[in-house]
Amino acid sequence: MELRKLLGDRVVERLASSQRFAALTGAGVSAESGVATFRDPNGLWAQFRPEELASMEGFLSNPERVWQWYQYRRHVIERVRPNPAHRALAELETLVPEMTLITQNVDRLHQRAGSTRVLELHGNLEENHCADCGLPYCDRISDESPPRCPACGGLVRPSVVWFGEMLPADVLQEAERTARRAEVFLVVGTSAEVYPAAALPFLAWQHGATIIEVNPTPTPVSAIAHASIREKAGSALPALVELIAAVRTTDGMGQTTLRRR
Ligand code: BV8
Ligand code: ZN
Repeated sequence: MELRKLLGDRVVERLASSQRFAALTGAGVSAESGVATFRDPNGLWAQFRPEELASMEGFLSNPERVWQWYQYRRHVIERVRPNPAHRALAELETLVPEMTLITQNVDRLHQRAGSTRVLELHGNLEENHCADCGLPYCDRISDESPPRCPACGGLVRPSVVWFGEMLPADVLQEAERTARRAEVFLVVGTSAEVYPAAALPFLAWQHGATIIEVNPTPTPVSAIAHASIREKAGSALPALVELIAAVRTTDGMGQTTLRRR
């Protein structure tokens, strides 16, 4: 079905006239770059339980295994490139007055695609720090086992947020503020199972945002979505951003008006 028809006039009107856009992305937005998701049938969690690998308990009980898993993921990320979904979200920044990207992903593909306003809820795969004293670790690392902190001898860990760990308070606060203020809130490639990230679309909805979901399969967000695009992000997002560009014409006063066909 044609995108404009699928979205409906009300949603298209909102895309044409809104000033404040936001997006929450998950592993699905990087899937077409060749990065495995977590909960899809062949996803990362298919072979392991999340708590075993993405938790402090899992790390302390088997530091080498967890370290090697993250080294494997880092090497995957080194070899992949942003896909058209990442690029479309970066382009959206140039089309609307305010665009904030809130991501659960740790692969930094949004930044590599050119997005400049990115809130990383779950940290990133590029950095490491000492699990004991928190000192950032920027020295050489091996694939086999975690290095030791030069200051206190503690184990060095990836700077991602594990299960049972608080999200960076300033980032979460900014993400919640963004969700409350958003007029259009895209939810792209996330199973919306992990909290507190998954609460953000509901917060935006409670504050009157138009929710557009991009995911081949339904999620808990589908119940509140004003439109659900059941397609892969790599094709759906370029089409959505193209539509936004087409319907937003700004007259001399910078006012956006809905351009009739
Ligand atoms: C917290 C680490 C407060 C980095 C991740 C018991 C004890 C403690 C906490 C809890 C508990 N029970 C519940 C909780 C809360 C817990 C939680 O929510 N658990 C869930 C599973 C029930 N949350 C936490 O622990 C959070 N912290 O609550 O702190 C606290 C503190 C102490 C004590 C109590 C509370 C921390 C959450 C962060 C965890 N870290 N990762 C890393 O290794 O990557 S979570 C992990 O899941 C990833 O970060 C990932 O980003 C995140 C969400 O997954 P998705 O991104 O959605 O990916 P998924 O595979 O699930 O879905 C992909 C989707 O894409 C699918 O819908 C698919 O259809 C779609 N898709 C596929 N292909 C495409 C596509 N879409 C579009 N296009 C495509 N081509
Ligand atoms: Zn230390």
